[in-house]
Amino acid sequence: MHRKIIHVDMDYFFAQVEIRDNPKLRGKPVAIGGSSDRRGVLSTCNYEARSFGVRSAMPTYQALHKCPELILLSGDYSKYKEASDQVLTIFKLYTDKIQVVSIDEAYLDVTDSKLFFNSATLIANDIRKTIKAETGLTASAGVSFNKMLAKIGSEINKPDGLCVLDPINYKDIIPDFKINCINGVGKVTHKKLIENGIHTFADAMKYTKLDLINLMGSFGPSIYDYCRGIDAREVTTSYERKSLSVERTFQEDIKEVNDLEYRLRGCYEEMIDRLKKISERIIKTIYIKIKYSDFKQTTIEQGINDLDFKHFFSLLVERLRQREVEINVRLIGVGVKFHSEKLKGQLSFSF
Ligand code: TTP
Ligand code: MG
Repeated sequence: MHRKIIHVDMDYFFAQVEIRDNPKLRGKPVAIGGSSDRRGVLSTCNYEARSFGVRSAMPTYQALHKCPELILLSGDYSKYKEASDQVLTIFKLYTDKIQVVSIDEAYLDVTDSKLFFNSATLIANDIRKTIKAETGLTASAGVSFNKMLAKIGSEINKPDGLCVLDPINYKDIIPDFKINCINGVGKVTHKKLIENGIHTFADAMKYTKLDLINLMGSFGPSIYDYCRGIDAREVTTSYERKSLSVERTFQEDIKEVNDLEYRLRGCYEEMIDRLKKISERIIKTIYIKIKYSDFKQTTIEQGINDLDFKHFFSLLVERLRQREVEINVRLIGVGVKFHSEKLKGQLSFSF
């Protein structure tokens, strides 16, 4: 039995809220954020601005170069949060299984819904209609039998669109998807995939699971599944922090163990500070992460909740000893993973 997952993502969210509240802006290129000095970057922009090549996270000066008539607004986060809360209240009319991913994005699992004869497509359209009626804002939605395909679906007919990837049509549609549609394929991963001729899902399908593991490490099996439309991840209802980590990338790669110990201690101290703020959680394991100068990455984990620095350091020493050649390190990090249940009263660790 297939699951029924809906991914909803608001269109040009911050900009849309501003335009709703000031209709004179309608039809004009509008962007949020970023002072016009060289350091500012945009949060987002509407589709009129996008037609000039303006994008989220683009430096403001560059955006103004592409679109001199761009209207820049400073943004009002509390207003966006209010709209976001209103949208969440609407989602709750349809299901309790809601995973909020960001201020403008959520997954809903409507597998067991009795609404609309259990049609996820009709539910998704009704959600979009209700959002529009109650907030004045448009949202796009993707409907599918897993999270990855639902998310990709929500992008396909944006803005103000719906796309259904069902267990029959998805096979014809996904081979052409760009490999960076996959959540988690960032710039570095994308570059590496492209260097190996993997531009699309169809390209990735030519690789065996072992090939992908050799190429991408622990992300390999996920890529193998995703490019076949397979994704078993659940819609996890309430947000719960599963881990906490602190890492640093060095300006110059490091080889000396003493130097690495010093940097590791810096990460460790910051992690301890941050842990003090969320001390109600029980620590399950500790780990360290190392990325070498050739971008290969490794983590080493130990099932203890004793947070003495010496444990983190010995994990580092152990892993460095396993290096076949004296390869430099470009990033180091420390982290802890939590048990899912919360701790009442006492602290789970001592400092
Ligand atoms: P997105 O959903 O990524 O973008 P969007 O809603 O503006 O546009 P789209 O129609 O493509 O969905 O992000 C939601 C909001 O998060 C966005 O309106 C502003 C904020 N944001 C940033 O502040 N910085 C960023 O780099 C991005 C990508 C988003
Ligand atoms: Mg959005």
